[in-house]
Amino acid sequence: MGLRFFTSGESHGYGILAFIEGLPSGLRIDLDFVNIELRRRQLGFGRGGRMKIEFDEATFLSGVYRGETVGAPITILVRNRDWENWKDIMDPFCYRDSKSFFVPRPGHADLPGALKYNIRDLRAILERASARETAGRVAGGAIFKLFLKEFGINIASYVKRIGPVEMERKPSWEEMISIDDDPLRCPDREVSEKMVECIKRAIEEGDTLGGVFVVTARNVPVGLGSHVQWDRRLDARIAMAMMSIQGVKAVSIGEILEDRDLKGSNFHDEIYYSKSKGFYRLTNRAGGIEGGITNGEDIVVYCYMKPIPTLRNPLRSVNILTKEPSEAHRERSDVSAVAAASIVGEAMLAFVLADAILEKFGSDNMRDIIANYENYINEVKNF
Ligand code: EPS
Repeated sequence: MGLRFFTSGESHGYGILAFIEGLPSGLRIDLDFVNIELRRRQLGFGRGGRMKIEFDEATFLSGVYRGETVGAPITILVRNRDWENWKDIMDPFCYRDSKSFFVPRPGHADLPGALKYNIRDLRAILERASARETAGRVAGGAIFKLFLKEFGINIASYVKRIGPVEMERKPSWEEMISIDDDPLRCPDREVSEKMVECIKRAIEEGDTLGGVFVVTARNVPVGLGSHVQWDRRLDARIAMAMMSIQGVKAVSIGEILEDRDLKGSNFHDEIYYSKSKGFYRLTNRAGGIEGGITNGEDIVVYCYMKPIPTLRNPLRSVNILTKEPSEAHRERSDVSAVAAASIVGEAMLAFVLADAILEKFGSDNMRDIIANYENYINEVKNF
């Protein structure tokens, strides 16, 4: 069946829920770690007023007993503090329409969602399309990260580009894991300052900015995913998970988009062997995956995020009731959320890797899974 992960909840409803099914028993849950992960997602220069209202915390409603998983479905609630201000409007049986709107924002789910679901009040589409939902993904992602830590696997990320401002050099792992204090999670201070300036200009102009973030997983064993069927290829599974993050429009693994020449002789990572290291590479242009299978190098995923569609200076649109030309709906929103999205990217990569580990090493209890894992690592060393 595999590992299953869902969220539910509306942006201004009572809260966001995360559901996880298929995790083994015996995984210790560190509640502080989960809450720290939730806080990391709330940082970043360019967020709107909402982040001053929210203070995300996880409440476990099921699946954890005396601090450990028991194999049962896990449910986590992250309350929306802003719900207090929306209680009436978000009451499922309220019929007031004070927050209804009818002019869809270009680039948003508003119009296709309304047509698909035959709903004219665009608020009903906005509420679930909102990236507030990613609080649930990060709550679940924290659990998957705790699971991966049992195998020594760690995940980090950084912001590479905001609008036109780009960090071209590749940061070290140490740089990536110590950037949560930076306002944009960019490891190069000078570039980060330029990014901040760029966002300030966008704020003045009533505009928004997209960008690029990079997510890396370290110490991933060789052999996760498979070449034998299209839907088992790990790169495909990672691409889907990352592309599902609100605003992400392209995903690349390794340096395919960085390499202008694309000559095979320059691109591929040559293979070496030593008794102590086993098989290894001196480069990692493949981003840790060959033939849909992890090759033991770091997994490196680039995610490209479009600018947020809610603009203070709105684009042209059409009122869906009157069919008259009209300015698109505007409301409080973020100007750039690339830094927050990078944390969501960590959570989604953690989900895919946790799923792949369970697939390869079993799925009932931590003791058996770790024994299978250690046995396999030993076999690979002696291959
Ligand atoms: C979002 C719009 C803003 C963001 C929100 C995502 O919310 P609001 O409309 O309430 O100001 O703050 O993000 C979050 C609440 C969050 O926790 O990340 C949107 O339209 O996607």
